[in-house]
Amino acid sequence: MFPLSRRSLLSASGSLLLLPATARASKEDWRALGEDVKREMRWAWGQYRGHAWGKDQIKPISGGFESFPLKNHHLGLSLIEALDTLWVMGLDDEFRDGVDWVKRNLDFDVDGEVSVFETSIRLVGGLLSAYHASRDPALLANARDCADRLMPSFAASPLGIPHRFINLRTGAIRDPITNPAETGTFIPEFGFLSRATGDDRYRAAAKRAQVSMFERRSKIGLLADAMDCMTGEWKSRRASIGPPSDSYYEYLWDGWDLLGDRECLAMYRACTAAILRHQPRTTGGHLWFVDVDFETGKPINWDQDELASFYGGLLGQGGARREGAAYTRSWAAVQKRFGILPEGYDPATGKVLSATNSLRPELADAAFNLWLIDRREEWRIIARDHYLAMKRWNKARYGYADMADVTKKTQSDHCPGYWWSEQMKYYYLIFSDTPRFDYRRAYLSTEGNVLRGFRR
Ligand code: DMJ
Repeated sequence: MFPLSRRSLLSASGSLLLLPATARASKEDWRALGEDVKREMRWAWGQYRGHAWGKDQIKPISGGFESFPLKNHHLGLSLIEALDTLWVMGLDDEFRDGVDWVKRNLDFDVDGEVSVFETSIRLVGGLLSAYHASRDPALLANARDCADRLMPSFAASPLGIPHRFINLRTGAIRDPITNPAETGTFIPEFGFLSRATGDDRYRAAAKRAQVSMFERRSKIGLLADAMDCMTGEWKSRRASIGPPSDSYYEYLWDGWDLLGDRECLAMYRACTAAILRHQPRTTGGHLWFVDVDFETGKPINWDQDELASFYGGLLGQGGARREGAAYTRSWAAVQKRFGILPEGYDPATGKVLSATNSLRPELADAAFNLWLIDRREEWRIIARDHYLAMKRWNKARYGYADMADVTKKTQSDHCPGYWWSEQMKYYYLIFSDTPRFDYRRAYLSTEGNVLRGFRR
């Protein structure tokens, strides 16, 4: 459905030319590691199948379950997030079983409130990537139904920027104080939906929200991280590449990558130029991006959020390979020190600011994206270390569990839905070299959902 973009062609041919011979040589049996990832996925799916089938999230220590994004109602979140990962791994029986569950049970007509952003990246995105894998029209119909229930949140604002929460049945909206990520993380899913259904309303709504926020950037080109979606008034002064801004920048690039939207490319370049001008700092030979005042560029603090570690991959994709590689190496050094990244870290003092890690995929995401560009061994090694640490410390009786404290390696009884969609897929793809995936032209969303590049 999506033609190979000029950008994909350029980056694919460029990366082959840049590939040093040594980058291909390896002592590691990568395919065997890929098989190991697949075994773990099959095992975890079996646990979910046996103990939490159709529930949103399994509790991996107790074997219980919990709902998300609705309170007290399950939509099969983990199952939907897992579908395209199962497919690309060739776990076809499990994939079919999951799709059958969706066809028999999934119903978004629920009187309950969800996060517009989370529901789009996880449920709309998960259904669309499963549709991309199988071409089963029922999955597309489910994705459309879900997106239709989110659309009133865009329409309610004169700027087209969604409120953060919406009731799936009534369309009642809540919380106009939003942020870049929850404003601008829609265009790949909604653009895919528009192409697949011939109805451009989804893409247009996603794009308008991105543009409305971009137009309110400061004179030095930075966005703050809180805005009233009804007035466009900023409610914060902090510019950050971490949450809740992170995927806004990702989806400017992705609007270009997946949909070929040149305006998205121009917005991506303008934002990135401002970030690269005002936010980089170096300490101990490592590159970091600090939070700054969005109008003056004055540093606010050195606090680093693990979720920002995806950004090295995005910089690489956008052409800033040197900075992307350097930033990813900074996080890889922290991974070496702790085994698993703490979610909050101060590189100026070396102190842990938050010792939790909610099974975060971001460093594996960056390593995978950088590896797609230049195939250097070092990115695979970062992903391998990420995977082996997870196997060693996060594995629990009924699945994989969050870390309560990475310094003590204690677990907590939670497995987020994105675990099924993100790192298990990144590990498998970077190690396995599977023929089901077109490594030169694939597109993965912020949630790891493949919306272009599956090969059947
Ligand atoms: C995922 O849901 C997405 O990657 C999102 O953009 C932010 N991070 C979480 C996982 O940590």
